[in-house]
Amino acid sequence: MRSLGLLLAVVLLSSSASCFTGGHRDIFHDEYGREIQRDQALRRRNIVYNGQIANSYDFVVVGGGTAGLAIASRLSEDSNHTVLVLEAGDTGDAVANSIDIPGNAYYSSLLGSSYDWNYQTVVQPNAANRQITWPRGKVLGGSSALNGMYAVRPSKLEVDAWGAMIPGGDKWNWNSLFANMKKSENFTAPSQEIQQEGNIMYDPSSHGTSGPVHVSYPGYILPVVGNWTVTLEDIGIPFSADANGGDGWGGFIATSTINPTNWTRSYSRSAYIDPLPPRANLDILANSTVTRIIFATGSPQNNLSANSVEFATSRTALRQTVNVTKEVIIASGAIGSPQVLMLSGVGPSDVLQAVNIPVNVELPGIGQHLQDHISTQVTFQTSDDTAASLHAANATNLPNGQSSPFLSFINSATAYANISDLLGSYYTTFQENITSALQTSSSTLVPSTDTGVIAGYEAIYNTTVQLMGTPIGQMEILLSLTGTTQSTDKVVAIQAALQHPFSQGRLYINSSDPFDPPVIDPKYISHPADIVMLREGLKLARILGNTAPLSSAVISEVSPGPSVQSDDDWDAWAAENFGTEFHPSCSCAMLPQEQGGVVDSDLKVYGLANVRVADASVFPIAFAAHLQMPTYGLAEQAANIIRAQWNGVALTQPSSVTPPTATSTQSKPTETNAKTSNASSFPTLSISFMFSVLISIFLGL
Ligand SMILES: Cc1cc2nc3c(=O)[nH]c(=O)nc-3n(C[C@H](O)[C@H](O)[C@H](O)COP(=O)(O)OP(=O)(O)OC[C@H]3O[C@@H](n4cnc5c(N)ncnc54)[C@H](O)[C@@H]3O)c2cc1C
Ligand SMILES: *[C@@H]1O[C@H](CO)[C@@H](O)[C@H](O)[C@H]1NC(C)=O
Ligand SMILES: *[C@@H]1O[C@H](CO)[C@@H](O)[C@H](O)[C@H]1NC(C)=O
Ligand SMILES: *[C@@H]1O[C@H](CO)[C@@H](O)[C@H](O)[C@H]1NC(C)=O
Ligand SMILES: *[C@@H]1O[C@H](CO)[C@@H](O)[C@H](O)[C@H]1NC(C)=O
Ligand SMILES: *[C@@H]1O[C@H](CO)[C@@H](O)[C@H](O)[C@H]1NC(C)=O
Ligand SMILES: *[C@@H]1O[C@H](CO)[C@@H](O)[C@H](O)[C@H]1NC(C)=O
Ligand SMILES: *[C@@H]1O[C@H](CO)[C@@H](O)[C@H](O)[C@H]1NC(C)=O
Ligand SMILES: *[C@@H]1O[C@H](CO)[C@@H](O)[C@H](O)[C@H]1NC(C)=O
Ligand SMILES: *[C@@H]1O[C@H](CO)[C@@H](O)[C@H](O)[C@H]1NC(C)=O
Ligand SMILES: *[C@@H]1O[C@H](CO)[C@@H](O)[C@H](O)[C@H]1NC(C)=O
Ligand SMILES: *[C@@H]1O[C@H](CO)[C@@H](O)[C@H](O)[C@H]1NC(C)=O
Ligand SMILES: CC(=O)N[C@H]1CO[C@H](CO)[C@@H](O)[C@@H]1O
Repeated sequence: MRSLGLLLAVVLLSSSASCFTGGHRDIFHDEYGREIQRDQALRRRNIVYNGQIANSYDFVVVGGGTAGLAIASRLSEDSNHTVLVLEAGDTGDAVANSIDIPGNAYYSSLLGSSYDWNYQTVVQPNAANRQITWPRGKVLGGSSALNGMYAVRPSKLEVDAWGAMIPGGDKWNWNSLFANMKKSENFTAPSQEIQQEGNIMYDPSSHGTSGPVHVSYPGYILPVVGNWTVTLEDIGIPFSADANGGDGWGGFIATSTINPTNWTRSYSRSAYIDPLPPRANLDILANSTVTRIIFATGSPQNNLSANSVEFATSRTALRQTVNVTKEVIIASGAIGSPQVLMLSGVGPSDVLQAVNIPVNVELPGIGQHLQDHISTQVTFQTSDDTAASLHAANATNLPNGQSSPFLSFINSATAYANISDLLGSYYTTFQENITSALQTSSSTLVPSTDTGVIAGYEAIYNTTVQLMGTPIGQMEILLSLTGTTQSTDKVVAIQAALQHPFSQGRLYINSSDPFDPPVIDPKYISHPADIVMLREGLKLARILGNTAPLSSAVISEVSPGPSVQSDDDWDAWAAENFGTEFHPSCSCAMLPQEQGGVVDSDLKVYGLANVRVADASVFPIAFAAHLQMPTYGLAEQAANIIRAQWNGVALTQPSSVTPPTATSTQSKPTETNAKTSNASSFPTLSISFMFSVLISIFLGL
């Protein structure tokens, strides 16, 4: 029997679905090339367009984002288990061009649209009292549908440090995460031309080639990219031959999540869902915001069992429920996951009581330990063509889903600078100073009075300060060449982004309405170490712009300009200008419960029998990396853990891999391409720096 709410939903959604299909005459083909109806084609993808779902599923995944769709795809490989994904955002079909064409991350961005949650932090005193915008994907694929496609990995040292923070943490050490990141990946080597132009080095043995997520390089590269690593070497930051094998520091041209067969974005939907044959046991429902998890009455107080999930299509729509027979997997991201838990009565009791939500499980760490990468940039004027002017001269209205090599160009020149690159030999004094500030920091800077949360702050702090004395990156330095011109100035930007912050913030709900955003307070630069590192990173960015060969195309510094010289100048300027690099995490930290942890090493929420969190919110520490690749690795391992519990699939290192794609002919990268870096083989292409003003909102990309 369907509930009334569900019946209403069926009517509502089928009427909107028919509006959606009506009038469109797009032609779709099946795998034999025969024409098929649009909605037949769409249904093949396991996405539910008519609102009709079953009453009950074994697994309900909350959030069809980066991790959520990967987990749903893997769990539904077991045909005897039913899986439902509930995603708050729409399918993304209507904005396929913005999603699929890599360059459109800059030229036709979805940031600020209805496909973006558009979160705002509260006023940040150390950001000149600004509120900082936090974009997050609200669409199938989540943030992987609108991110900058950098495909980089954290280093072994920091991943092993994570594993050491929790009993059972060997499931999360480097060896495990590395294997799972490779499992998710299908690496394609660059063409020889691109490799030479970009001066690209890589090691194929650090990559997977049979996973669903395409990892490659753009099909077009700008000559200046080839000068990036050389310029870094000139200031002592080494050229990395293999940034993906666990030593993620130094300068390199990053891989990107691009499908090189048609130069399209590879993201969790296109990788893990679209290539699937129809699966009777997998349903993905868009436009469905989960409003809370409902627990079985009479289940033990310290081990509550979820038995249904409540959701709604809008603030005013009737709430519907769907039953769960095995598990709820929350994959709503670093903001959504703690929010869903709190709405379900799981969280800090003061927060829940303030909004009249009954406390089911008191977990003071939910929403705490929030960490993010902050970023800003030094910009330089150049006389050369900009990416924007070249882009404007090109045909941008390509048919749906098609891309050209040129439009696959996105930023990927990067470097992870270590602490001595930033501070020289002074770093040991700096590190000692931070170590000795532990007590004063934990007694004044933690946004909680809970002793567990404070202990967690200390555990994260201790790990972060210990990692400081190693070669891992403290600052990411990125070369930004893409954007839209706001003026006639042609500008290149060199960005600096703090990777291992000491500031920890929190987020919490101040409304029981799930359609109100949570209050986000990252407490940026509350710890003074963070501004020191950001300032030194910006100084490095300035130095790089004045270092050959990069400097030969630079006319002058535009911003911050010559008036900013002293440390105080830099600090004041940075406070006015930094934004997020889009990497919030740690808000449902995997830590022991006595350290304010939210999940254990099996991703299970403390106090709940059958609810896990599996997304970027569970990392306990910030990494020197963009977060999508570790998130895919986490999702793969989450599926391994869940299948080991329910389906007798042993939890081992993935040596053999079952990709969800029906057919695959594998092409392995040729070993001869490996680790070749031949500076003398640079082509003598005319230097055409394509510099441009960065979309200011895309600061971190
Ligand atoms: C603008 C931007 C640029 C970035 N650039 C890069 C980059 O270049 N490289 C990189 O590696 N990383 C980048 N990142 C970061 C990376 O994309 C994210 O860290 C990662 O995708 C997070 O994955 P997730 O699964 O934790 O969350 P998400 O992918 O955000 O998924 C969460 C999903 O849950 C849904 N949801 C939330 N609440 C609910 C609810 N109540 N009910 C139902 N559904 C809900 C959301 O709509 C979303 O689809 C960027 C991020 C952004 C926003
Ligand atoms: C969920 O299960 C309960 C019985 O446990 C039943 O009363 C309810 O109708 C079910 N809900 C749906 C949506 O089928
Ligand atoms: C989701 O809602 C939007 C806005 O109402 C609508 O245009 C779209 O068709 C809906 N998507 C699905 C899959 O029903
Ligand atoms: C990996 O990508 C290549 C394209 O570079 C493709 O030919 C191959 O089929 C893909 N492999 C899998 C397993 O999807
Ligand atoms: C590097 O820069 C120099 C000087 O600007 C330029 O002549 C050369 O073409 C560039 N090399 C590459 C590979 O872009
Ligand atoms: C790109 O190619 C893949 C096959 O590698 C295909 O599945 C996908 O639909 C294509 N994307 C678009 C948007 O055409
Ligand atoms: C130590 O840190 C404090 C702030 O916590 C700062 O005021 C002081 O200058 C630092 N000292 C050194 C030597 O870095
Ligand atoms: C952090 O390190 C200090 C020593 O510097 C130690 O006293 C403290 O117990 C550690 N805290 C945690 C939670 O590990
Ligand atoms: C940082 O990198 C440089 C260059 O490789 C190296 O000499 C130095 O030892 C590194 N610093 C630390 C703290 O490991
Ligand atoms: C919740 O906090 C936000 C941000 O501070 C504020 O704008 C909003 O008014 C608050 N809502 C309630 C109900 O207090
Ligand atoms: C919690 O309940 C589940 C079944 O609902 C059971 O398998 C598990 O052992 C229980 N855990 C504890 C710690 O009691
Ligand atoms: C599901 O099928 C797998 C084999 O594919 C089997 O090992 C497992 O026991 C089955 N699980 C259940 C619950 O029937
Ligand atoms: C459609 C397209 O991408 N056209 C051109 C855009 O500009 C680049 C660089 O000038 C060309 O290589 C493309 O062919």
